[in-house]
Amino acid sequence: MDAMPSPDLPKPTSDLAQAGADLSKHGACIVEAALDPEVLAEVRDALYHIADGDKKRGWSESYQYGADDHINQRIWNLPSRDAVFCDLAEHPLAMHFVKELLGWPALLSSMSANITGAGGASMVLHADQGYMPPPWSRPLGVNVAWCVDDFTAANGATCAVPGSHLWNGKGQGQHMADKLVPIEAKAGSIIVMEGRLLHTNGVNTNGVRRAGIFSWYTLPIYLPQENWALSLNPIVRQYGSETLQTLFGFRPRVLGRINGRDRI
Ligand SMILES: O=C(O)CCC(=O)C(=O)O
Repeated sequence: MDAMPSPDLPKPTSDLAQAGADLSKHGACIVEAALDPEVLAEVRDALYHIADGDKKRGWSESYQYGADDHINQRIWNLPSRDAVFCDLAEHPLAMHFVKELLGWPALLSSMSANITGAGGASMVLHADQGYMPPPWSRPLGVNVAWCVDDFTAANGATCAVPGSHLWNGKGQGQHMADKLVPIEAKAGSIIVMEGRLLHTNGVNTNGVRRAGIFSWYTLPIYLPQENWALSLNPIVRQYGSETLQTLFGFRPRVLGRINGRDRI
């Protein structure tokens, strides 16, 4: 399919300056061809292998932001499931947006996949930084969403309320079907949403599975959504790069230190 961005949302671009301007104006941007086809294929194979295995074993945990997981499938803690997701977590493009919006160091708060399926529902309309205290004069986090499949209106593309990043937290939990715009993008793109943007997943009406990987980064003053100290696969802790160690909170500057030091 050809991506058909709504006039209210930015067009896909590979120009990072344009992407930055789109983020300021709309609260989101789309960077096309962010992944090489070979890497995309590796990510897709790994994710669907895990998804099908988890389904078979009944390994699942739904999301508090809405009962979307009876049909839609959420897979948590991706960096522990396959090293290819660690590559995405510290991908230079992701780091570009994290540093632009949040500075450095920053934390990876969570990295999960959401796979929509026919009959699955939308999540509650939310801003990812909804649990952070207002006033929201700036983004306190940024979500870098990797499109593993084409995102289309019919298969449940993420839907957002363009410009809602300037509403200071208003509108969460409300129904705004008239304001929601699907963010259509090709597989291999990233959709970057700053933390204040209202969004949800669309309803999948065509039964074509749509996988997105949502990497949520925050300022290093917020408790991560995933408790990495307990849930991270030790091999990642052992061999992961310094960037990963920082993102998981194992190289703290001020908060989270160990007897005053940044490591044991
Ligand atoms: O699956 C989607 O399109 C949206 C996911 C989402 O909003 C989230 O993980 O916060």
